[in-house]
Amino acid sequence: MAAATERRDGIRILGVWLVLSAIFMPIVYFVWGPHLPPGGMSDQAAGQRFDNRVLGVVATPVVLLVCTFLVYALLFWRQTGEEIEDGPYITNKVKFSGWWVGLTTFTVLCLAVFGTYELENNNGAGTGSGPRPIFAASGPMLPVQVIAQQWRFTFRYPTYGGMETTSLMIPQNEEIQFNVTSLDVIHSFWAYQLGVKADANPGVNNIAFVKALHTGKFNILCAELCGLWHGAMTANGQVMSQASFDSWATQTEAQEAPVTKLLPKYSTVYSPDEAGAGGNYYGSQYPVNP
Ligand SMILES: [Cu+2]
Repeated sequence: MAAATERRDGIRILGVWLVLSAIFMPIVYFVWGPHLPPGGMSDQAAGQRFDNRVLGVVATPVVLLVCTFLVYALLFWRQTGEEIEDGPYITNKVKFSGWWVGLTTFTVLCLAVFGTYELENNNGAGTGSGPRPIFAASGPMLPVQVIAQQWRFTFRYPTYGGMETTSLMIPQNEEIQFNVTSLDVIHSFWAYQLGVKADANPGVNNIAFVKALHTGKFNILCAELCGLWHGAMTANGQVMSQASFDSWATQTEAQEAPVTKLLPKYSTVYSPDEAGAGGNYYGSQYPVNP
């Protein structure tokens, strides 16, 4: 291909790409962005949505360059006539290769810095960060233990006498510290609308933070294939106003007291055998693996 033609094609592709990017980047951020998952129910969810918007904007010119090149190639470099054979090898494009490697490396490194900042800025961004999280929330917070087992979640409130519930109730505008663990196999505690996802491993206390910004219901799913009824391992959650939460919690603590006293003492992890649960702690209606 003659150098002049090559240059003309390059300028055309670059021009179309720049115009399309200038149009679509704001559309992705401002029009599509507010609808990206997981929504804005908690500060972690809102932070993840912001990250998705930024990543969407960064990915847009990449996608557009590929599409522009493809369409241009189909329109103008189409093989005509009988013969179909490979074109000449492209060699000695040192300058182009340098720009390509340099720009992509720069983009990836910027995203790594951005991602690390977002993790730090958002108390781990809703991830389970192990028993000693590096990016931890500070100040007063409500501890809630998430106990996973085949195939259900239970939630334990150590500051309310160690009571246990089957639905997850949390107050609005208060920092929550989830202590996630498992009694048997590996599960994953995923509160979708809260933007929280933390592995539930037996013998491990996996900590995740969240602050709910709005009241309302949210869904909890197990996000780690954990056996026959994994798909049915779901629970309900609700963010309540501070006052409703306080009255719910004190009332439930009193109501559950006769059952709570039969539970093993609150601990960051549990061994079902030692606690005498034998894998059948929640009643014989739940099948256990042999
Ligand atoms: Cu599970």
